Amino acid sequence: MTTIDALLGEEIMQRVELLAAHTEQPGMLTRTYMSTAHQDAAGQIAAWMREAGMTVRSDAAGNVIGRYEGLTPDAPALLTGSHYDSVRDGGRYDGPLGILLPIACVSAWHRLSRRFPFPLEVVAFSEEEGVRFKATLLGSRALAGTFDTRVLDNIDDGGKTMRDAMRGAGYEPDDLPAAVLPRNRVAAFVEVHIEQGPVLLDEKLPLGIVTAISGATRFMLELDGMAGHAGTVPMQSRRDAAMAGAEIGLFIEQRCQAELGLVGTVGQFTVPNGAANVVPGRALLSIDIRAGEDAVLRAAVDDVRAAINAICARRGVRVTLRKTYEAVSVACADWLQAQWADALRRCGIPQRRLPSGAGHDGMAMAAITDIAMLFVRCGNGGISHHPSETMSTEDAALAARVFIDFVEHFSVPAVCD
Ligand code: HGY
Ligand code: MN
Ligand code: MN
Repeated sequence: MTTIDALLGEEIMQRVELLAAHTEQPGMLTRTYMSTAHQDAAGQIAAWMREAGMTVRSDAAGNVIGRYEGLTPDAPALLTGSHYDSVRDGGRYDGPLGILLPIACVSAWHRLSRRFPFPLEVVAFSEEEGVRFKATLLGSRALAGTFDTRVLDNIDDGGKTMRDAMRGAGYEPDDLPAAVLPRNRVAAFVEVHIEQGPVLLDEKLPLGIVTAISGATRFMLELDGMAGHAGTVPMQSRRDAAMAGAEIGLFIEQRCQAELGLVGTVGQFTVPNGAANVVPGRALLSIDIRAGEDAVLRAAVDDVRAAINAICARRGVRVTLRKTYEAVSVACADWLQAQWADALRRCGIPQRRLPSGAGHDGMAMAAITDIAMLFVRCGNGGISHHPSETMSTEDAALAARVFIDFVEHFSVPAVCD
């Protein structure tokens, strides 16, 4: 590892820590769309982009975009980047690594007056996780022109609409159409991201090339049964909403255990205004089902829907099922995977290709350009979406070196596959 690599690794990791200080909940990292912490983080990122020699713009969705001019100014830009929002009590590398690593590399190129035949744009996407308003990939959809304006009426836990939250932070949703990137302005989109899983760690590999991003379908489920006194309502006459939810959750677990690569999660399960001595009349659940193959995902979703209806009919519980997210699996372009593989080879790092079970902004960016991703090894068993999420400075340095090599050799083939 060269001194330059080590310095880049250090810079990236230090800035991850500084960015993590922008949180809504002291003592943990929670940075949701358009909160004060979210906007403070945007300001910090913009400042680092300027220091690195980029011009900076932001758009109506809150994306922060740094542009490092190329030798041919109107050439299509190579886009890179990731998201700066987080889940609640999340990890500090999920998103920021893919923003701060390119900024550090651009800063090095700028100091060396190194330019490329194409502009490089680093995008800090404003919202990928969908935590506050239950709508995901907002930043990348705004750039890709696939932002569904119906989500502007989604409300957060406090009853505020996304539209009001955006205006309160100084953004005008009516200007979203101006954020769309014309397809011919983009050469490709590549993202550096932690793996958020154990594969690279188990195989003792620092980096991996992503082959495809799994598709996913998400629902919010409202179950309405009948509340009652915990001491007087006989078991056989109960319409217990929470037990219906529990049975649904167990069905999802068993159905998804049946197939490799299929995963199902009930990440939120609440009994509004519940009490220990009251039979739950209402229960709210989230459902997240994913698979690398779309046909497998569709079949699992159909089975879960059928099971929900059967369980609720038998238990006398009314069900409202609202789809909050659906994305088909997205392949990473072969020509970009090959250029990542060439960069790894030139840097003397073993190549490992693997799918991504986690969703990423590339799923939206694929609407306007070819995409690819470089995964970086996670520590702590690969845990993510959790404060124990971690990675090493050495791996940050290696990823920076490979990213630098990738960009310095980047070219768009005459005919893309
Ligand atoms: O949920 C996901 O897969 C991503 O981290 N938003
Ligand atoms: Mn992420
Ligand atoms: Mn995430």
